Amino acid sequence: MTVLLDTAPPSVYASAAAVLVRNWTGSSTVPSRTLYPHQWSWDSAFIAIGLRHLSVRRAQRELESLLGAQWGDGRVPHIVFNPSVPHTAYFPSPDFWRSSAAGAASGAPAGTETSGLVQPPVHALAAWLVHRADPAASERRGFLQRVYPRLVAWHSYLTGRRDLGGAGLTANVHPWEPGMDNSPVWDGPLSRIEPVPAGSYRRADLDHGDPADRPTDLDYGRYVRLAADYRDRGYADDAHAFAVEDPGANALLIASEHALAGIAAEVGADPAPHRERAARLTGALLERLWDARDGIFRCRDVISGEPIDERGVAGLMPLLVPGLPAEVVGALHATLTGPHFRLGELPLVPSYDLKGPAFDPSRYWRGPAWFNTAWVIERGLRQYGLLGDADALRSAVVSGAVESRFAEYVDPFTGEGHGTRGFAWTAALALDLAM
Ligand code: 2M8
Repeated sequence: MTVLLDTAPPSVYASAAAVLVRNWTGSSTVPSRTLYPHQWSWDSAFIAIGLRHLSVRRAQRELESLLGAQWGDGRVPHIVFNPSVPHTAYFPSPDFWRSSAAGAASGAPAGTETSGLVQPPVHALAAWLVHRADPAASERRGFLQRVYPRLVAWHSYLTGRRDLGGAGLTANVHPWEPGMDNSPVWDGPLSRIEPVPAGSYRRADLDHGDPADRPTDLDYGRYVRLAADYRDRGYADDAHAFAVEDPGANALLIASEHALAGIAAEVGADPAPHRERAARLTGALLERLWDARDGIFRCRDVISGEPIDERGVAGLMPLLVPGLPAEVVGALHATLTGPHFRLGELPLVPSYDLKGPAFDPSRYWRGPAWFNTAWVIERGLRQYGLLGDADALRSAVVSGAVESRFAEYVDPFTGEGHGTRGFAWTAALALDLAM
C-alpha cells in the first residue's frame, strides 16, 4: 500500500492506520472485526474519506465494492455480506434478508447477499473527496467515470421511490436507515409497531456488546418486524408502517448532490441538474423540517404528518448544507453551543438532547457522542466560518479517538469509550481531521 501523505502527528497516523489495515478484508473495510463483520454502507463512505490519506486506490476500492452490490432499482444496500463469515456472526444474516431471492422486481444482485435497507448517502461526497486526494491517478483509472452513473441511480432511488412524503425529501423506512438505530427520535413512530415475539430470533450483537450500551430487546423486536414486513413485500416501497424524513440523511443527500455536480463536470456530464436538485432539496429541507422557534431541524413522521418533538444530533447536521440563510446558521450554532448540546463546554457533540427525557450517556444513539456526526458538524462549522468551534471540535475528534482506542462512541461528559474498539470510521475520520 502506498502511503501518500503523512502530516498527522505520528501517534495518530500510525494508530489510526493500524485500525484501518486490521479491518481491511481485501476489498472493503469492516466497521469492527467482532460486532460488525461485513461491509456497511455509510461506514464505507466515511472510511473511504480517511483511507484516501493512506491509499487512494484502496479508498476507491472501498466505494466500488459497495456500489458493486447496488440493486437494479438504484438502492445501495446498507449491508453487503461477506460470504466467508458464518451466518451466526451477525443478526440479521443473509438468510433473514433473502435479497438474492427477491429477484427481478427490485433488481437485487443474484451473486451477492445484502440487506434490503439503505443508509445515508455519504457516497458521492466521499467519491469526490477521494478523487480530489489525487485527481491525476483518479482520472488515469477512470474512477469517476465508473462511479458517476451508479451514484446518479442511487440518488434517483432516494428522491424517487423514497420520496414517500411527496415534498421531494427522501424518507427512511426503518430506524437502521438513518444510521442512528435507537435514537429517542424514533420512539414515537416506533411505538406503533408490534414487536415480533422474543425468542423468535437470536441477537448476535450481545455476544460482543454490553447490553446496557445496546438497543433493548423491545427495540429489536420492532426492528425485526419492520425488516421482515419489508422483505415479505419484496422490498416494495409502498405500505410502510414506519416512514420518517430525517434531517441528517437529507443533509448528507444535499451535500452529496453538490458533490455529484462536481463529479458531473469532471466526467463531461451536465452539472446543472445536480445543482438544481440540490437547491430543490435545500428548499424542501427548510420548508418541511426547520423549526425556527427552537433553532433545530426536526425529523418528520411521514405516517402521522407531524414533526417529531425531540432534539437529535441529526437536526444539527444540515450545517453541512451550503447556502443556508444566515439566520438559520446563527440559530443552529446557538443550539449547538446552548444547553441542549453544550459544544465548547463539552468536547464533542452528544447524539441526543442533554436535557431530553430519554437522555442516556452510554446507550448507543441515546446520548453518547459519535465521531461521524462530529466530522459532519466540524465541516459545517468550517464552511460557515465558525473557525474557533471548528478547530476545537477537530482536535477533540482526534484526541478523543486516540484516547478511547478508536471507540465506536464515547460518554459525552467523560470521553470514556463505549461499544466496540478499533472502530473503523472513528479511525478514518480522526485521520482525516488530523491531516
Ligand atoms: C449500527 O447499526 C447496525 C445496524 O445497521 C447494528 O446496530 O447492528 C449503527 O451505528 C449504524 O449507523 C452503523 O452503520 C452500523 C455499523 O457500524 O452499526
